[in-house]
Amino acid sequence: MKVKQVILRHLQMELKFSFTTSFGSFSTKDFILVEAIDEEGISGWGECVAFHSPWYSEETVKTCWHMLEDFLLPLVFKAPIEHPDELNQRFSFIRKNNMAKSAIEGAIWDLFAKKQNIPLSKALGGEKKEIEVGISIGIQKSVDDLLRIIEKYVTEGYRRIKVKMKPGWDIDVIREIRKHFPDIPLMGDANSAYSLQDIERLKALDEFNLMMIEQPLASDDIVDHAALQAELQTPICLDESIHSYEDARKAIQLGSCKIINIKIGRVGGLTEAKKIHDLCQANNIPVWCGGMLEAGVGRAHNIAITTLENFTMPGDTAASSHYWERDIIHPEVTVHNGMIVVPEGIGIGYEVDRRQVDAYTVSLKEYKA
Ligand code: OSB
Ligand code: MG
Repeated sequence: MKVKQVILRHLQMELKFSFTTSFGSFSTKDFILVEAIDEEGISGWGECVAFHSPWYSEETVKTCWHMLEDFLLPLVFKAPIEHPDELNQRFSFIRKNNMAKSAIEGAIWDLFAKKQNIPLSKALGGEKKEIEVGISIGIQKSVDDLLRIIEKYVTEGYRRIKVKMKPGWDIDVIREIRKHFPDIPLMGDANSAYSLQDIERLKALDEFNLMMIEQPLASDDIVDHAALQAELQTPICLDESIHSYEDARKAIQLGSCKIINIKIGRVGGLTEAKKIHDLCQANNIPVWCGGMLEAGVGRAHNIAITTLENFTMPGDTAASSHYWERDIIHPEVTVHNGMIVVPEGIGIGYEVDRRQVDAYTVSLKEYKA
């Protein structure tokens, strides 16, 4: 494969809802869409999951654009690529900047699968024909609002409900949820809102039979998570703390978690995501695919990786229509009875809707080999 041209587009899309986590709220999604074109004129698509501001990780739309333009694209143009796995090595002298790396790597995986004439899921080694999904619900104005929203998604068939939590929006809220929905698969995501000093508060959640608590402690701390896990019955799932295979290996060794949320962008791409998946499988650590409020291209990549065997728990990949008035792919991602049917078309398996892409594009730049 020879990548001859890459087009970076900055897109801006309005979410249907304001999404509130322990860090704050946002309702406009800014992101970079990557189109990589080879010598035959075939396009591969990648989506950069970095947000406009660095609340979830240190990367932003601007840092990713800079990394892509000044470092990553020149490496992609430099030499032909036999297999996308090579990029992991080619990019390895650049520290971190995983979301930037993943955006172009994802586009090249799509291109690779298209040139092989197979779906991306198959190119990754995935076998599932459909995947099970849940939904992530932000912090709401009132518990009544939250209960109404949960009711709606349970009725729609989502396979597990995740609620964002923080000190003060935790024990009482979860108790109330359990009163109304005693048996639904339920979990909380704290996005690092707690410290070890809150251990009694977190232990109090053990009585509610949560599937897991996601990322209760600091985003760079697997030591305190190990101490916490030793005291908790509820499994800890790490999200922000896991940036690589090495992070996952150490977290497993320390006992910092019992479950891992894999986000392709956070770990630097599909190749690394696969490696983490395999490591977790060998260590009996179930994984699931997290979400970054992706548009259709990122959503398609999430669906493809979730077809791997050890993605045994429902992920955060909800339907396009949950987030967007109109997504950038055709058909949009739909969920029936909490399941997404894995597309059988080649590459990401969805057509990128160029008219919609144009409508959401605020700026674009072309780069040539
Ligand atoms: O912590 O998993 C998270 C969204 C943005 C950033 C971080 C997270 C989330 C979600 C929503 O929980 C996942 C989604 O619906 O895409
Ligand atoms: Mg999370």
